[in-house]
Amino acid sequence: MKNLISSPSAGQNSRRDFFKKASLSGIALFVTSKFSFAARSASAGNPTLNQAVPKLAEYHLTAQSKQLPLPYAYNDLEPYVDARTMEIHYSKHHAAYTKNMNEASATTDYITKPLFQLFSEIEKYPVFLKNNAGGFYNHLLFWTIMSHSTGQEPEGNLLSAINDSFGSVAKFKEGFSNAGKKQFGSGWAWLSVNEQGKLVISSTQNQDNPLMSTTEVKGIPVLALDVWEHAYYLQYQNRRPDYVDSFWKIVNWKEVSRRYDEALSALK
Ligand code: MN3
Repeated sequence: MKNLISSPSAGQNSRRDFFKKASLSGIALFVTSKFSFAARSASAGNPTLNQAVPKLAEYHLTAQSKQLPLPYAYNDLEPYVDARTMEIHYSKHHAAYTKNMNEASATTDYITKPLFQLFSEIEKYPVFLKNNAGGFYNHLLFWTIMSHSTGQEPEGNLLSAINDSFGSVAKFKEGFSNAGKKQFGSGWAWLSVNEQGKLVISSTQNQDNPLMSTTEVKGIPVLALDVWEHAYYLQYQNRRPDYVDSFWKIVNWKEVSRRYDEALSALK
């Protein structure tokens, strides 16, 4: 894990010293731990992951890339996700992130850089690009890991890895569901392969994702769940937990497995 933690700069050391000297009260310790968290989050990318992502098929994506066609019809995920939600989500929300990303990059020097490279040094770019490029990629991934071929379950290498990491598929689903249900406000739940090739569950706010240098839990994402209200509100209103539970009926486990195997070989 040492790659995830940058050496503390002089500034961070003096902040730590200040808080150490200031007080040993619970409040001061809490504040110190928040600063340590900030120091970790600000570390630029992750060398192991940065070497692996160029081997992924999606490395050709840039900030000029376009939406891909949905791999199913708007009404194919019913009754778990309604057609109207899918239509608005794909043709309005995802379309807007894509258009904004394309426009934001059109006159810049990062127009031709791979999206994954931008993510690995995202602190260098405007937040507008982070939000829209994140929105573009996160949805592109999300559409592929759902399917109208309902009732699939994990198999093969991925099944073994889930059992090793979480104890069972049921325990994994509980952990991932909780990440989605407990994410405060808009964001995503993720299953990723980390730099050590291990599966990790996490959540992010806004359109952040585990490939971004500013995200605490980094990895190559293989499964994602959008928990923005626009993803479920028409059908589920405030019942996000019901939406999260329904998601398991439409996961495209074949595609998640493909992404898992691809991530593992990229990390070799
Ligand atoms: Mn969305």
